[in-house]
Order: sequence, then structure tokens, then C-alpha cells
Amino acid sequence: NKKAFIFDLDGVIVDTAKYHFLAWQKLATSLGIHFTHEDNENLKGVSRVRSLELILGLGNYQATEEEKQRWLQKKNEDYLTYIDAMDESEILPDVVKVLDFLKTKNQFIVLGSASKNAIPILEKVHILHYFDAIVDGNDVSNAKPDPEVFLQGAKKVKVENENCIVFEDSVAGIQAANLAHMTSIGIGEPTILQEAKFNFKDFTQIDEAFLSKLINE
Ligand code: G16
Ligand code: MG
Repeated sequence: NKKAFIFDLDGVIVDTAKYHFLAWQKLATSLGIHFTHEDNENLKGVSRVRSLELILGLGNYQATEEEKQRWLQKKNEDYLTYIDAMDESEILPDVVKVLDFLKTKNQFIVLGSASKNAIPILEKVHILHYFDAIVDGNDVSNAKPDPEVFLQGAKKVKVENENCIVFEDSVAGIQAANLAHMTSIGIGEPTILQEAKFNFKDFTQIDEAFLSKLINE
């Protein structure tokens, strides 16, 4: 029995949303746009380009293509200064425990993220070696809720979609997993992630018995 366990990155493995927020806020402020923590919630799981469009929309800001490219680059440079300071202490609680358990059970571990910075982040927190396959923002052309990112992940490890389990913190990500006919597990607030097959606040709530059941069913 070999299943593929597909992990989203931001909000599941690490909380990089706080760094995206700081970098976006710096850009927004420089453009005279008011950007709050609540606004940042709507950017979770959303691509970099789409995030900029949403922020510009908040200020009814009309920008040229050239300006947008420049700002995207600026935001990412700022974001990377925060990423550069990350270490394993930023891995969310019990993520490594779950990864270790899945490894001892010889299961596939896959990353399915919208981020183009996924590999450097996994390196920074020293868990890149756990992953049998990585699909990130550099590989996909259709953003979640399109299932492309998870379908590519399943394909890379040659596991049927029905035998894939997806951990996600965003509504769009849960929808993508469901559309791919994979088992969706919401990590976060159950009232927000209602469409998930299972819900947990975080990985401390997921025990070995539950994981074993997923592996064996
Ligand atoms: C993450 C974040 C999003 C971010 C996106 C792209 O997605 O949740 O806020 O906009 O990646 O990131 P980057 O600018 O690094 O390419 P995920 O799918 O890991 O939750
Ligand atoms: Mg996420």
C-alpha cells in the first residue's frame, strides 16, 4: 500500500503568510494603498501576480505592465530577505513528526504549492530531503482551485489520484484536491474549510492511528 501525501507549503508546513504580508504591505504603502491583515487573508494560496492585482484593486490603482513587473520583482526581493532568515524553528508544530511517520511507513511525500520560492524555503528549514516530488509555482499554469498542481504531483510519483491525500489550508486548495478526486484534509479553521473531507486545527491533532487508516484503506 503506497499512497502519496501531498503537502501545501504556506499555512501547512510553514507560516510564510506573515512574510508575504510584510513585503506586500511595504509595496502597498509605497503606492499609497491601505493594506491590512484582513486583506492579506485573501491572498493565501493565491499566485504572486494575482495577489498584486488584488492589492492594486484595493486602491483602484491603474498600473502599466512594466510597473507591475517592477513591483512584483521588488516585492519578491523584500520577501526573500525574510525567507533568508528562516530556520527549522519555523516549521509548524508536529509537521516533522508526521513526515517522519510517513517515511517509516514508506509513503510518498509530495509538495503542491503555488509558491515559486518553495524549494529555497524547504532548504532553509532543512526538510527538502523528505520530498519525493515537488510541484510549485514554476511548474503550473493554472492556479488552485484548478487541480493541476496536485495532478502533476500524483503523476510524478505515479500514484492514482484516488490514492492521494492532500493537506491544505486554503479553500481554493481544498477545492482543487476535491476536483482531483483526492482525499482533502483541511488544516486550520473548520468553518472556513468546510469542503474538506477531514478537518484539523494543525498537525498536533493528527495521530498515527488516523494516518495508518489513510495508508491502509
Ligand atoms: C503561497 C502563498 C501565497 C503566495 C503564493 C505565491 O501559496 O499562500 O500567499 O502568493 O504562494 O508565492 P511566491 O510569491 O513565493 O511565488 P501555497 O500554495 O504554498 O499556500
Ligand atoms: Mg497554503
